[in-house]
Amino acid sequence: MNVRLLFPEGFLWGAATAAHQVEGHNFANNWWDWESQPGRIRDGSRSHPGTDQWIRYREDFALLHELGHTAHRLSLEWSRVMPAPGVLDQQALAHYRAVLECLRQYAIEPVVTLHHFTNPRWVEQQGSWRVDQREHFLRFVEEVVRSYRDLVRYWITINEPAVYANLGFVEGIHPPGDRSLRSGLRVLRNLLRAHQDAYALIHALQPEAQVSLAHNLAVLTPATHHPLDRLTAWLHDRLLNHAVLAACAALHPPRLAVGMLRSPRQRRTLDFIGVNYYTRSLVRFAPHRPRSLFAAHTPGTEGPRSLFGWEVYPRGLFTLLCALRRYRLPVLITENGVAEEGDTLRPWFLLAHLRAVHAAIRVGVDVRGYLHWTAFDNFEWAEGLRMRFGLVHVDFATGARTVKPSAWLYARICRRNALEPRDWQEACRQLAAGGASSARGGGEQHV
Ligand code: IFM
Repeated sequence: MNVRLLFPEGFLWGAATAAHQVEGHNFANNWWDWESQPGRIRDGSRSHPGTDQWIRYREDFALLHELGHTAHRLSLEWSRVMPAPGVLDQQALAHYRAVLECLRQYAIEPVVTLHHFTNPRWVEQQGSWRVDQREHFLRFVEEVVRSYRDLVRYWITINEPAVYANLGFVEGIHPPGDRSLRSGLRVLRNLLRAHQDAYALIHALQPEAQVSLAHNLAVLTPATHHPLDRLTAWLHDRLLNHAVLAACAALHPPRLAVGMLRSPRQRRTLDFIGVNYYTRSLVRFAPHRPRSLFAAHTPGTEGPRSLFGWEVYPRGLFTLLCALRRYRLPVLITENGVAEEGDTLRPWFLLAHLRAVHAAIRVGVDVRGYLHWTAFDNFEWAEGLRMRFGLVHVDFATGARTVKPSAWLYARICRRNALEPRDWQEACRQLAAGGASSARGGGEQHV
């Protein structure tokens, strides 16, 4: 890259997090109970104290400010605000007000997620999202929107509804550990209904709010040229990437998706599209896997692999962003990141994905901002603390923060609102030094 790539004025630059992954001290939700069961977390670690941001948020936000961030995605922990049905914890509400005010003091725009994988224990005991939780969820949404509408403009109702439904109810590797396609589809339908109602409620309380989902998109490439692999990949792209968006953007969702989700009312319930993008999968027709919708997904093999085994495939972000033009909505990249032990792949990862975002903007995709996953190393769900996605290293024994080289590189980009050729040279040097491009993994991919 030998030219300067300038981003639109007002482009949001920052990082994304989720409460249970960074706060620590979360003892009243389904994840704390899940972590307590032996064998559930691959490295045996726990979310508490973890990154300990419940206590350290002031120093953390000061650092993000120093690193040039102008936006920050975080989630509000439902189980803290509502420890029992209909009960509000005023201290938790006051704490989150202080958190949001702190971001504002640093001129960092908060992007607030209302559901990011965790449920209060009492919701889980009532059957989780297999049952309609709208009454409780909307009560929570109403309370927090009333409380913080003076501080928050961007709301994400639900993070990755399809991933949540799949990992917890079909694959069974997240709580509650169900392994049933029927259960997963019911959960997805309930989440989409909750999103639609939350969208209407937020707008009733705050007409100028910008509301969306954070939707996981993956490039799905047929593993071979066989017509069945090609058909399966195409169908999975329709179902996993587009059915949810089409339903919420009031376009016609694919017929099959309407049938499976019994996708309800056709109302436009997105003001922008929140995109979480990580990787590409190769898709193979798998006749004996009805629970996986007759497909096997494995990581792509062209690019370097992250510690997770996911292929790094920046070009895919361009392709997917271009495919979103059909919805005629602005886009916010709500997550994009890479897990690795050191920090050799991340600088190149950042640059290559930002170049893809810039290319998409140039061909007319209205991308409003980029939120890297993630700011601080944190608790990566079933993988535990081992899977480090942070721009800032956290020593989980002492809580010490150390800024990684990628964070300084990203800081320069955020401040200039542009990528420069020397950024690229620096990133390539780091990549070569780490030999990351030759890293290869294997195995099944969870989508
Ligand atoms: O850490 C998760 C996040 O909670 C949801 N999206 C994917 C990230 C990386 O796996």
